Amino acid sequence: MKIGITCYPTYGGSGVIATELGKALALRGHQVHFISYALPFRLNSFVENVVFHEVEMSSYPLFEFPLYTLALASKMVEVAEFEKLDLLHVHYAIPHASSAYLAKQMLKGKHDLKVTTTLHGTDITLVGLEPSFLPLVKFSIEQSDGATAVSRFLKEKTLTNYNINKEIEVIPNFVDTQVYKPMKDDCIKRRLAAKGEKILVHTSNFRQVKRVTDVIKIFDIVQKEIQSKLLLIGDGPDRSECERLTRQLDLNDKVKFLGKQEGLVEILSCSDLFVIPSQSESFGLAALEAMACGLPVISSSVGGLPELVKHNESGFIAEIGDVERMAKYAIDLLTNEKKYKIFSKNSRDRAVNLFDISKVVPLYEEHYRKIMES
Ligand code: GMT
Repeated sequence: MKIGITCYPTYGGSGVIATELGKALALRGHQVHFISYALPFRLNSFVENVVFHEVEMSSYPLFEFPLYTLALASKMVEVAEFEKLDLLHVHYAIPHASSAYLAKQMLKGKHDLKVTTTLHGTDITLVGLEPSFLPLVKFSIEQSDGATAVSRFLKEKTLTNYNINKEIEVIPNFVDTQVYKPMKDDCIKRRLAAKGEKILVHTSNFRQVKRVTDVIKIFDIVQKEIQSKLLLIGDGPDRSECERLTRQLDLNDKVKFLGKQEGLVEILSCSDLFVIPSQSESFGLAALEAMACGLPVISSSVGGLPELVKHNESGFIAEIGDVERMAKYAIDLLTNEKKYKIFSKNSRDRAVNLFDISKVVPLYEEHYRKIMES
């Protein structure tokens, strides 16, 4: 098939899933055309059957705001016509699904371009619920030929919040468990923590919904009982507040802010526990990547997290904001070697058996086939 993919190209789970999906589809013989304003950051080496089309933005004094939605729709039409695309797969409803609707209408009568939209989370749970956006998001999803959501939670949320009468297929996030795998590297571990110290880790975009300050509060309780370090990976609006809290709790020597990192697998692999106490999380790709590396997860009970983390098997789940309970769970696991090993194996097995790339990409292919036949 000839497939167009539009996503946010910068750091973020939806861009990661869209890019890894496109690369995997290309390896399976499909022709994949990425359409976005910049090269997706995971598209960092040559892949046969993959082409990138940049959406150029022109500026004119009259246009006080960039007209990206329209420029994207124009580029989608151009690529669909020239490359004879069968299908356009847009990731994140706003504004991608709206641009795709426009492109489809512009091609009507000339080219039957099918459109499918994958809902990732904040497009539905935060941004899309903005009163002014709600009708547009509802309309754009309903007008797509197909729609997928990354968890059962997100599907239900979309159907009820938007009163949508449309089939939404659940296709979860995935990870390449051949790449994300345990590879205990003592060299890196020794550089990050002293001998015998445990390592707790968190990766995110440091937005408010991630509650990174809770990660620090949990760690503060844990480090009083267990010699440990906390690694915070990523960057974003809440980082300064997190650094301030770290100083206030006198944890400067124990909490390391590593910023954005390319070598995530190495860092995850030498860590012991992943912490994700989010306020809202439609799936939790970062937790899945950690599980694939053999890390048990301590998480909040929101959104799609309980579909990923099995309580008392591959980690522990607690109410949002209950930092004492999350810390208690962390201490329980880190002080019980036998239990830890079982949880670590369960995490890896769950990632391999349910969420490996080889299991999930065919679900998207099947979804495309259904749309093409509709
Ligand atoms: O907020 C983020 O973490 C980024 C966001 C995105 O769209 O890039 O992530 C969302 O999509 C990911 C991929 O499907 C999911 O794994 C994340 O759970 C989801 N984030 C939230 O729901 C907050």
